[in-house]
Amino acid sequence: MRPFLLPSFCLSTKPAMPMKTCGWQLVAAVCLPLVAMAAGLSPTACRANATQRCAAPPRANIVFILTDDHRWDSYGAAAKFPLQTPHLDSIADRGTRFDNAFVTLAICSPSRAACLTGRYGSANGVTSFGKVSLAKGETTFAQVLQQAGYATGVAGKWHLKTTPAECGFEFASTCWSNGTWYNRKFTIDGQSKKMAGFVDDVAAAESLRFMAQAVESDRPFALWLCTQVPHMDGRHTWPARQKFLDRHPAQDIEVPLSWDDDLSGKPEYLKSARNRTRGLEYGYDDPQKIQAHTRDYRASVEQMDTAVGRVLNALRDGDLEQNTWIIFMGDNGWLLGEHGMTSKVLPYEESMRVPMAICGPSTEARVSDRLVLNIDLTATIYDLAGLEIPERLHGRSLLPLVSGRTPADWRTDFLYEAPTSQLGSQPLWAVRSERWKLIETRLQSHPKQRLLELYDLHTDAIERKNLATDPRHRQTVNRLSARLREHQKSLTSSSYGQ
Ligand SMILES: [Ca+2]
Repeated sequence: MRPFLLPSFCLSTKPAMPMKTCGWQLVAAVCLPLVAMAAGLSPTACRANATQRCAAPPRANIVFILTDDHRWDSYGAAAKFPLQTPHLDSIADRGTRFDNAFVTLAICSPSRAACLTGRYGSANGVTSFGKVSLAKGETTFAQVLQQAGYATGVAGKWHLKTTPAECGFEFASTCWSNGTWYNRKFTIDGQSKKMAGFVDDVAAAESLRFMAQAVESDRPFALWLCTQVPHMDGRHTWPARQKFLDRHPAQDIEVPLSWDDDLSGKPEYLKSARNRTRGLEYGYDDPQKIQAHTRDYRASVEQMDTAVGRVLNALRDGDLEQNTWIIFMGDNGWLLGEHGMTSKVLPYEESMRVPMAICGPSTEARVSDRLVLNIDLTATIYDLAGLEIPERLHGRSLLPLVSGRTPADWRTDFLYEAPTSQLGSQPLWAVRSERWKLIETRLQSHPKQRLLELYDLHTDAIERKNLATDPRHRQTVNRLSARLREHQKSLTSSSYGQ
């Protein structure tokens, strides 16, 4: 399954590559001398020469694009409404689109820690957001790839106390947490700089600079491109440019079916939880306010997509695409008026479900409905790099699914955990199967009391009717409660640092 292709510069007969972007010029400046090395050789001769020069097949490059607060349904390939994201779509079009992808905790720092380590937050030490550190002894994919000879780089948002360098990134051009979308302060090569323009364009340009350096060093590269958008800016707005806003007339936008949910049957605390009260502050008891926010959000996704496109175009134009795997995922979703709520953390679909797609050399277009997780991407990256997948990882490689083979023992449910209060949530855990979702909340004030929610996603996809107290579903509640305990026990039995 590993794509051991000769680098295109060994095989290309094209005299030069187009200079489409400023960033590309950096890549081209590095690549052209390499092309010149093959000048004067026929493709056949070049292949023979390459066989000698490249005795060991080169390892594939890896580009991992992590978008921020990006709902699963909000890119063109998956959307059921008009949304122009041609660049993110191109990943799905060339590879596998995962329609049932989830995060193990829907908030920035924990999701990033889970991606880095391939392990649940209760194991890797990050279950809250902000200046939190990975637990001692945790290992990141960047550390492992760096040790394996990869050039490792991160560009864009960073939201862990553990630094990029400590996580194994030799190249880091990052902005901290959330803030303004324009003229944002970045830390680049250790220096603080205010960078003109759109924050994700800066991250894209820095990605190109990293790739150019990696090509120059003749090493495979692993890039983690973390966009800031469509996360709200520091003022809690989505200040997309007008041309993107104009594509989405607010009055044409559908309002979520559950926008007027009175939360009856759900845990009482939710009525005063931040997700709900902030939603009311945004005016979510008025459908027009939800439409306006949804317009802003979708316009922001499109603006972010153009930035991502700068990186994808550079890969294509530089003939690097032939030896590069591209992974795309959102770090968590976002409630846009569902249940009258905003934000994330809560284990409702719009919050915990994310967009995901993977493509690589020779992959075929397909759609997978299997349950896949953010922690699977770490194992997938190990697999792509030809490295052994450590047993301590909680996820598993997605490459069999990408190649159209579903292992017989693929998961049929998974654990979601938010064990500490985050953005007004209460400690909660959930089991999400292909059909059912059981949520167990334990209020900080009454930790021994279990508040249960059960939703039948086949008949109630909008999670409006809590069936947990319905005697007809007692067996389902008991079965999923037992699964929850099994998952929790499994996590606590895994030890650090193995
Ligand atoms: Ca996020």
